[in-house]
Amino acid sequence: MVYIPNAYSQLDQWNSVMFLYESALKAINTKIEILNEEFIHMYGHTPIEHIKSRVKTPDSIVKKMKRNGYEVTIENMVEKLSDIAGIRIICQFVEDIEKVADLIQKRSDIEIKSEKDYIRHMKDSGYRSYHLIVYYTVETMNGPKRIQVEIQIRTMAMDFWATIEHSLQYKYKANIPDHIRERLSAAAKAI
Ligand code: 0O2
Repeated sequence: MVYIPNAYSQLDQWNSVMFLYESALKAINTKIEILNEEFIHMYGHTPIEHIKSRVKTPDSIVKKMKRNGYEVTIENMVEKLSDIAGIRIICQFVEDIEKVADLIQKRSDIEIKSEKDYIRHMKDSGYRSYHLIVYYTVETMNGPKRIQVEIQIRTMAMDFWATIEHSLQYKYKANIPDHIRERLSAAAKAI
């Protein structure tokens, strides 16, 4: 067997970092589920339709790093990319987005780094969503580790639109024809 010390240590480092992102996602996921249950307990209804979470794939991480002109290293990835761990909270109604965002912002166990309100300020593409970049501290055997997580909050209709538009970006290699752009824009306004 060929022993490659450097490659081994990099793989080890990668697995350790990914473990932290996975752990942060699990913890925040549980907190959001509990928040939803508390909402039902207090008001008899739930603002959250469902929650999805994912860790960005290695391929997607490398593409984003290169697109943004960063040297592809694990250190750079942790420092520069804020959406390696992502949670998407899907609400039924637009009003619920603000309620959920507000409740997350008030928590003492989640630190807000930044927010982007594409609900009030729709992107030119028609994209709508509320984004929070947060820090969550994972307690490990080697002490606390502060991890960035992106939380996207949007309605079912906004999520459907974003999924279709994302697929079209791939289909047309980021050059969506004008007539389809117009239809996407009309659909975004209708939503
Ligand atoms: P992917 O493949 O979904 O992960 P940043 O993430 O901060 O470096 P940016 O563009 O300044 O980049 O942040 P922004 O605008 O908050 O976008 C973050 C994520 O929101 C994107 O991640 C997309 O998931 C989503 N998003 C933003 N704009 C659009 C849009 O016009 N259409 C769709 N479908 N999704 C959008 P990534 O890494 O770009 O993409």
